[in-house]
Amino acid sequence: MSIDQTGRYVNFDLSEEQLIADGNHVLCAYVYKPGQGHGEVEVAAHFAAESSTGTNVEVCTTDDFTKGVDALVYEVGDAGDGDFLMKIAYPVELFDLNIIDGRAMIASFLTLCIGNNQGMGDVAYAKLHDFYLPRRYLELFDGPARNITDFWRMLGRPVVNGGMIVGTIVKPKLGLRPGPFADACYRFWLGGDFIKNDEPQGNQVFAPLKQTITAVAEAMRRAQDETGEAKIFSANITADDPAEMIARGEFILETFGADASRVAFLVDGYVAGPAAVTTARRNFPNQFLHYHRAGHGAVTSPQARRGYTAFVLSKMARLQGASGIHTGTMGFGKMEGANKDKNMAYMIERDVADGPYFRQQWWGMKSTTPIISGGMNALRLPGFFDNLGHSNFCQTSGGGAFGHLDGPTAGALSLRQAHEAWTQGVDLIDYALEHRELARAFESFSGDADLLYPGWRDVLAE
Ligand code: CAP
Ligand code: MG
Repeated sequence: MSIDQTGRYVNFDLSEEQLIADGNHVLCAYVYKPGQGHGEVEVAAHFAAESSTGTNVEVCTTDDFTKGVDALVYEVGDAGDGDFLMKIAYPVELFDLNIIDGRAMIASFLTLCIGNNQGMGDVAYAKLHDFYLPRRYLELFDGPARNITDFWRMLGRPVVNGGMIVGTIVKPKLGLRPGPFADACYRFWLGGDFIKNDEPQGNQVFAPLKQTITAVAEAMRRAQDETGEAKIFSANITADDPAEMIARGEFILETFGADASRVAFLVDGYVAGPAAVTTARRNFPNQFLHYHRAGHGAVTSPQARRGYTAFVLSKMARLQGASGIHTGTMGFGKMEGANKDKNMAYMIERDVADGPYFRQQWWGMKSTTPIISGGMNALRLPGFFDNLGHSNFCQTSGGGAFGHLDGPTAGALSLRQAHEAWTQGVDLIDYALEHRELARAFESFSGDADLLYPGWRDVLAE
């Protein structure tokens, strides 16, 4: 049975406004449920203790300084459906800083704010829904070195509102040998801008990285020569060992040679973690750092009552220095998501944005670019653009390109044409009358076409 820690770790007199003004605390908002037989304030106190300076009993070594850095519960309220909301203020001093350069690390934020507190006996569950960083702590994170602005510059686009990067993921997800892989890239690049490895593609025995990358670099050169346009490849360098990641990155840059600036590095940031993301961020600061979040659904899904939300994941990714992170398709694609997820995009791309519980200033930290992917195709894009309100993101359609009846070049062009139609305010069907690849996207994804554009067959069917 744990002791009553409310006297030490709860202070409802604390004002959030004052905490933010003072700038000395990380603030966290959790939705939680106390364990059977436990009160919500008692559990919140224990949660704060376990997340900072305490344990389930008093210890003889605690002194006054220790108590001065206690995490403090300053709000407990009703979150609906039998759940509660608690807000906890963590003194910035609690967080671990690098000995090499005094900078901050997400690992420490995770260990404290979403660490042991995830498995406590008197907490049924608790999930982090939002957090606030004060300026003095936020500025110790690396933040992004590159973002979509660098892609627009490479592609000769306006570096403000340069619009959608037309991208794909090489499909099938696995099973292509180097030759067919590079051919798929070449064919998409004849119409598109950007190609990424799918998240598991790397150095499989049937597609050794060194052979595949060599063939892809050649394909990029041919596509650039043929189109007269710059092309971009996002290469997966994810690995458990930072030495492997660095070896992959160095080989890839050397192999792309004169085109090396057009290589982004893909890191499966959820499965490989902050150390992998930071290995890429700090060893290859000139490359766009592409954060793929495969696996995140285990904790971020609305079905999961523990862990943290996709919103929190995206905010942590910007702090780690992700140039872009997948922010989902907000109800328009195949993965879990809803229209309101657009707030996730706003939080990583703006200098001030509102989360579910906290307004966050970024004080000039470079923005992280939303990467929109998952079951998308030309037909689904206009609704997505309308919901988000802009098209300044990197979009990758795998099935939406390689599932086009006329192949990936046509698939790429259909995606580009859908973007053109939207930016020009032209109805998609009307635009398709003048653009064959878009028209054929209706045939290619006829199920979507029937749902989204019911009258399309009368106008476009051949
Ligand atoms: C999309 C994708 C992406 C998911 C990731 C896939 O392929 O390559 O990894 O979109 O989800 O493997 O499914 P398709 P999220 O375009 O063929 O669907 O972007 O939500 O992290
Ligand atoms: Mg994928």
